[in-house]
Amino acid sequence: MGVLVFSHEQDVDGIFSAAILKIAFPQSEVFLTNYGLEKMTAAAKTIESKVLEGASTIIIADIGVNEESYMPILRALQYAKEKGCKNIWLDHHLWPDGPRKAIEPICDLVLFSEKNGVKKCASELCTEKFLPDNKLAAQLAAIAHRTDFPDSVKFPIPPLTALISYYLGFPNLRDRLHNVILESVVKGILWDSRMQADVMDASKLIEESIAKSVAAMTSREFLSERYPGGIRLAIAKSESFVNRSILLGRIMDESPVHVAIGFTDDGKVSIRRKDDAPSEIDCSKIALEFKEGGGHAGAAGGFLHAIPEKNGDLAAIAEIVKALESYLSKLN
Ligand SMILES: [Mn+2]
Repeated sequence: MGVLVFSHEQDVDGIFSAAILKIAFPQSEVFLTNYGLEKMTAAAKTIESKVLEGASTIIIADIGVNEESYMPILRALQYAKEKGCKNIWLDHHLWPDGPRKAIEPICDLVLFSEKNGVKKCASELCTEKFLPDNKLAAQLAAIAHRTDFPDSVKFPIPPLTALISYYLGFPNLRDRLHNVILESVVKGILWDSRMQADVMDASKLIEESIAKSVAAMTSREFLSERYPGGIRLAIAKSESFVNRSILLGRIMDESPVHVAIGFTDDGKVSIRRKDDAPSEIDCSKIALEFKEGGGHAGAAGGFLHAIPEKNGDLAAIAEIVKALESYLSKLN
């Protein structure tokens, strides 16, 4: 009977998790989705209708939850369990206690958060759980680890990161996440002529967009007794087809900031911390200052209350400055 896979559409770890699950369950149906109430509500609807059609197993990977967005998925998993489905959720984001306790009784939770400096990405959790002896899965997991944790400087990053964001940024290209990337990765093919052709189309657009974002960037410095040297924040607007890790990484490489926050026209926020920032600065905690926020200490995200395309960029910037102020005041 049918296996349903839900994984994170936005990055290499999410797509590779989906690929590893597809290798483990070749007949499975894969849905790529994202964090937040809107996407979780849509995923819940899909679960409910697929359970009616006879789905037997639901596997969710690389998707974090928060207090504001877990209810629809909780109800859908409850319903699935009542209908005899097996539910499994593998994730490596920080889970708040409330959602974890509510979901635990109806779903096998395979959660991992950083312990003694050991980090695992969702692809590693999927491999350990379902394909511990599969060489391709292990290779994909090692690559995903590298892309999820940029501080592991051992291997080069595959160019897929930029391509995933490019496909996601244009509605007419979105199905290439499935048709071009996922289908190739399942076969162990990480780059082909189609991807190269698309990235050649994309790269000028992406470079121009990054240059525009950097030129229009806003900087702020927060002084306090605890940080007499100041905490420096950069805020940059990003177009939706530009990978935020690449944009914010570029900003952190080129300017002496501790925290870089990107936002999009539709109100998504991405938060990154530079390696030399004070170690107690935790992006996943900063994310809690926003709507539906969550993630990791080094990289996190959420949503603005202001919608820049309606309320203007200044409203977005003001909200981000206030959020960091509020976060830092809690540290003091
Ligand atoms: Mn991940």
